[in-house]
Amino acid sequence: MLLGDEAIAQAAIDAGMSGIYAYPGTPSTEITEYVIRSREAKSGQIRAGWSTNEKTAMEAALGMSYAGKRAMVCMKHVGLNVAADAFINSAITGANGGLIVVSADDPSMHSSQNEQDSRVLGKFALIPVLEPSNQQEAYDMVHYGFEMSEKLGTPVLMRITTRLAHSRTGVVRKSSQPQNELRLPADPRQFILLPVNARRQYKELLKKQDRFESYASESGFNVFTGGEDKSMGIITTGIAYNYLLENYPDRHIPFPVLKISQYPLPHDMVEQIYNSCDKLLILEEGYPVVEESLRGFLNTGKTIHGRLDGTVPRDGELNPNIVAFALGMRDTRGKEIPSLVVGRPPSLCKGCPHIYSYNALNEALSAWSKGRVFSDIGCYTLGALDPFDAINTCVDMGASITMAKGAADAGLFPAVAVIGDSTFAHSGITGLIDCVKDQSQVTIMILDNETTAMTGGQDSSAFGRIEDICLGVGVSRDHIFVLNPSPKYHEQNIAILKQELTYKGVSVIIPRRECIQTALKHKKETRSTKVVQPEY
Ligand SMILES: Cc1ncc(C[n+]2csc(CCOP(=O)(O)OP(=O)(O)O)c2C)c(N)n1
Ligand code: SF4
Repeated sequence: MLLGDEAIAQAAIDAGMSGIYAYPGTPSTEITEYVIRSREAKSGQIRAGWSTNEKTAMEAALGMSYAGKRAMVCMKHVGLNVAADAFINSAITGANGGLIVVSADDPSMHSSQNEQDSRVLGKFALIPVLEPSNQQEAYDMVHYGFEMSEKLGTPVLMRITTRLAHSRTGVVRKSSQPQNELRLPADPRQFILLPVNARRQYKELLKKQDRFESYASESGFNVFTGGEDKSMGIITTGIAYNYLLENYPDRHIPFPVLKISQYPLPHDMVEQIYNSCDKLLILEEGYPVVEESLRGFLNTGKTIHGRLDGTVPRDGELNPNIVAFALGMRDTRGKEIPSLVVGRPPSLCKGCPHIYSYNALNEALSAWSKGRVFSDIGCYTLGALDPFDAINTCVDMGASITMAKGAADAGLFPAVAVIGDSTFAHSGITGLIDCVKDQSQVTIMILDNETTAMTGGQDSSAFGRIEDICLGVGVSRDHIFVLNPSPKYHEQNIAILKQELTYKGVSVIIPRRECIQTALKHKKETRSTKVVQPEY
């Protein structure tokens, strides 16, 4: 009984993967966690662990593929933006050992900043995209994806969405395969993207598109099923196929159906359903990718229903009930939630160190007008809510330091950045270098709870090294302070913050106390949970 994420992880182990690289992000995190916990990883046969960010993960996986071994890289959808430079260029270098990039999308934004659809980036990179409709298919597709990647010399993108990642079902495993031997690329120039090589390889990539499409026609993951009622044909993508099936408990769908789980879209199959039905309904999780390509710019062909004409809501994830509405069936929702049940907004845990950082910051800033705190993504983003109301922005990982810098450049003083330790390592360090280079007038709080708490407590790459990193990139030793975010040190912490808020240069304040959730977990472990005394 495996989660979709676990099915992908188990398949990668069974398919002879040599290494997995990832940065945590819901709903992708459990893939790497599963491999880290596996016997194969613990015995050192598989390299498994967290990278500093998605770009470093993508590049390390590409390096393993260069060396002829099978590699997987996992991230949430917005992580693919961070990895995009390496990801798009890996389409041009191509793969040597099998390379699968898993991007987990989060339609309805259960725990994300946007609901972008990774299929668009797969198309942008011009590589094959796999989109499983259930956990078994996810498992099978990893085996298939590695093979296709090696046969066609291309990275393969696997796009999953939240419900598939986080729901569980029985999965039948295949027998295990040995790992590849070390084998460098036959063409020594394959991975050198000098323009002269890149131009040649880009043409190769364009030539491969027809083969990618014939694979999509022939793999068996895309299936056309004829139905007796030709008044409408239905095209589903990924998990939407499950939602369609749920509306037909006897599994008999009267309409012709084209199930798409592999891209590029196979023209022959799409033509077949288009020509055999009066109109089409497109059910896809995420953006109207298939719908837009079928309508074309002028939309002069057959009637096509989907997200663009409002038959299906334009945003948010699908579910069986939305599909039932689109099919003109009855409402299949259960009872309304009674008004007695009230929403519970998320909040910081009782005793969380971030609480005391915000209490001190709010008090230190009370002499100034509001609107000066640029924050980032992590548990501490909850500082936006009552009772703290302490932060004014949260855009993307790392944006706190750089946005504070931009606002300071515009004349906002004091300007404060609030960033977590993992986010600082992920993409805050480069922003700090910019601040040091320009001697920007910013106060940067690196909330060091010694873990990546928001995604479940993974190791943070900067663990134990934050002051050294700040010193190393040029922050003055006199303006780096480590505080203890707890009630006992409240007044001292306010005093330091007030002092540094008036400093006209780069100041770094590091409130350090372990997240209470990981501290509980680590209680019996040997890892140090030292409490650092304030150093003034
Ligand atoms: C590009 C990107 N990758 C991953 C995530 C998922 N994510 C959200 S916050 C976070 C890190 C939080 O760790 P930290 O900055 O240490 O703050 P904490 O939660 O520990 O307070 C991660 C990995 C994301 N939102 N965006
Ligand atoms: S998980 Fe840790 S960092 Fe997040 S709110 Fe709870 S105590 Fe704070």
